[in-house]
Amino acid sequence: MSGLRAPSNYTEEPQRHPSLIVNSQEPFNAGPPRSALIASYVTPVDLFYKRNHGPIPVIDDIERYRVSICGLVEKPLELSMADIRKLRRHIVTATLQCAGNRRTAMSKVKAVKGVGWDVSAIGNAIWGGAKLADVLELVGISKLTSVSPLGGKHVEFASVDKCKEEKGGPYKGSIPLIQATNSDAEVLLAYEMNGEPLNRDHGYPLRVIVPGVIGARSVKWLSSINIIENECQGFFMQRDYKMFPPTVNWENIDWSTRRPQMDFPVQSVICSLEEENTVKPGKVCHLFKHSFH
Ligand SMILES: Nc1nc2c(c(=O)[nH]1)N[C@H]1C(S)=C(S)[C@@H](COP(=O)(O)O)O[C@H]1N2
Ligand SMILES: [Mo]
Repeated sequence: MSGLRAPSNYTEEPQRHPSLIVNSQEPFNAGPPRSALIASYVTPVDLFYKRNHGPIPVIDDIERYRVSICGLVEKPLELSMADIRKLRRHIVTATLQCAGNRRTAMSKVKAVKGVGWDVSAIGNAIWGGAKLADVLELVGISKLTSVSPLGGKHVEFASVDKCKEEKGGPYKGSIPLIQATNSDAEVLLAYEMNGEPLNRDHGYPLRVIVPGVIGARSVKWLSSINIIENECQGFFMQRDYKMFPPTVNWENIDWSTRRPQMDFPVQSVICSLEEENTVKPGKVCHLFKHSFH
């Protein structure tokens, strides 16, 4: 038992900032206005996008919280928050982005499924926590193992939240073991965000942060770390967050032909203007001078 409790309804949700633009109330999915995204280099926690697939888990007693490390390990282990905090604390500035970011605009070209997002399912934060590579050393997995980056073992992260996509089961995802054990990849088990303890929306008490990889793999409210032979078979690895050519549609899709998405294509967006702005005649030049200098 991890000490985390997963409510089956939305009566125990945290308070949220009133200026968030809400795409879905239950589960709570929201992001900041464009202007807030570019107002500071580090996105304030309150305005950082929130991407959930079920009700936010609750910790009744932090002393009872445990994360288990199991699967293909010689000595499975359960760690408390005190155990995690004993490991060296690393600070990593990393941008997190949901792979569903900009779905609303994509839908104008061709209908996509999933909750709509404008451009703000992205944020930049300073994460503090233990390196996953250090945690895995505790169960006898040494750093930089020589497995093939294209296949090989995976490290699966599971939570406790009840997601309808997992038929009421918990959210999960995995990354290759070779990335998890590479200290330079800076995969964190984070307990701090922007110098504060993680809040409930962002994964209290402990979440994964996988820099440079789609947000979906940065599992919040971490309950277990499972070393597995192949990539995780959960919904968000096998039936979502995959990229297909335009010829593929919902009738002819063969999910097994593509690997789960990990990194992102490059993209950009102008945030100094909202989707629609009204300008008075004669003011246009001034506005552009202001925006691009
Ligand atoms: N347990 C759990 N972890 C999760 C999710 C979730 O619904 N449940 N959503 C994922 C997705 S799709 C994204 S984009 C990021 C969002 O993190 P944030 O809400 O802190 O911005 O968390 C990921 N981790
Ligand atoms: Mo996401």
